[in-house]
Amino acid sequence: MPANLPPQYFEAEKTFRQAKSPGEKIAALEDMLAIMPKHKGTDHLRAELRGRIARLTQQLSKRSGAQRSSMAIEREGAAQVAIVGLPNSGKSQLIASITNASPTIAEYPLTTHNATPGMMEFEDIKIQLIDTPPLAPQIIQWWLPPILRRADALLVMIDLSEEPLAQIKEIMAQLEKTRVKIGERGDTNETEEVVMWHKKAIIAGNKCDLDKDNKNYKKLFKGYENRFPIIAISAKDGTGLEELKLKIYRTLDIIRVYTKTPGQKADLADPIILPRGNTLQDAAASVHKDFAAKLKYARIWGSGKHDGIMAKRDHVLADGDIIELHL
Ligand SMILES: Nc1nc2c(ncn2[C@@H]2O[C@H](COP(=O)(O)OP(=O)(O)OP(=O)(O)O)[C@@H](O)[C@H]2O)c(=O)[nH]1
Ligand SMILES: [Mg+2]
Repeated sequence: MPANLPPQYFEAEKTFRQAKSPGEKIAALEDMLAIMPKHKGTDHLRAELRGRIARLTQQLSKRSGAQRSSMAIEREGAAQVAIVGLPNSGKSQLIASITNASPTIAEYPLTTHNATPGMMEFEDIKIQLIDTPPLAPQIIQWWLPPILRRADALLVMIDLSEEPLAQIKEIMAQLEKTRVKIGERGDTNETEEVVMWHKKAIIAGNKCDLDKDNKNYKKLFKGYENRFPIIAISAKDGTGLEELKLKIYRTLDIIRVYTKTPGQKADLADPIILPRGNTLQDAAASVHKDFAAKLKYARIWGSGKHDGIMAKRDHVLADGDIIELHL
């Protein structure tokens, strides 16, 4: 056992020992992996946990049925955003309106029982959205928390045909049970005893077509504008959906960087996606793991720059930059 494992690790290990199904075990192992500090002393243990997760996943993929279909969602596209909300708020309708997926939409609550991914196009990239079952205490299943924890951001759906503040409080309380908190770390000044996953979030006030004089939207905006990007939409009639896509992209805080080979045109079809603040060296590493070490310099084309200007490895990149790596 490497030293310095936090107490939460042993808590997660206990959950693992008590877990019955392979899926539950995977979720606990992923918790252990996420909690474990990353340094040389834990390399071996982390590799072992990953091995166990891989074997269990394989075991599970041999099985048929719902258990498999509703768990891990393969990441696709530039980022992954899970939609969360109370029953009947329009989560599935939104997925149907802005992605290629077609989940069941119904007038009655508690329609969705699985997590369904769909790809949303935004300019020249695709972002994966995940429809989830409602955050109702009686139906949160073991496989939902890992999906929420793994997502890059959460889209919180509020139903504007009803009082919004009670909804958001309820959603936050349910999320907390899955050890997920939305908003920036340090937003609230509590000291945390258990490990929480902090997620960037955007709030969408849906059904704005039913919100007379924007009464509920105004309430929502006043209450949360300091903490989250907020937008009024109608997933059904399409109001605000283009702006929502842009806000989702901005919330993710990612940039697109295009690569080019000397003497050729840039590859504009397939940008590298990087967190904002990343440098040339990070971009090189994401092209190929050996490139970061080999990188001598790069030339950059982009807004606010001289075309083809030479830059060093610690140069911070901007959205839309074109880079030519010289090794
Ligand atoms: N008027 C109006 N109705 C909407 C809008 N979006 C969704 N609805 C309706 O709200 C109801 C619920 O929509 P769903 O997409 O199934 O809601 P959900 O959040 O996925 O519900 P659960 O899966 O039960 O959590 C359906 O009758 C939709 O047609 C909207 O923007 N305006
Ligand atoms: Mg649904």
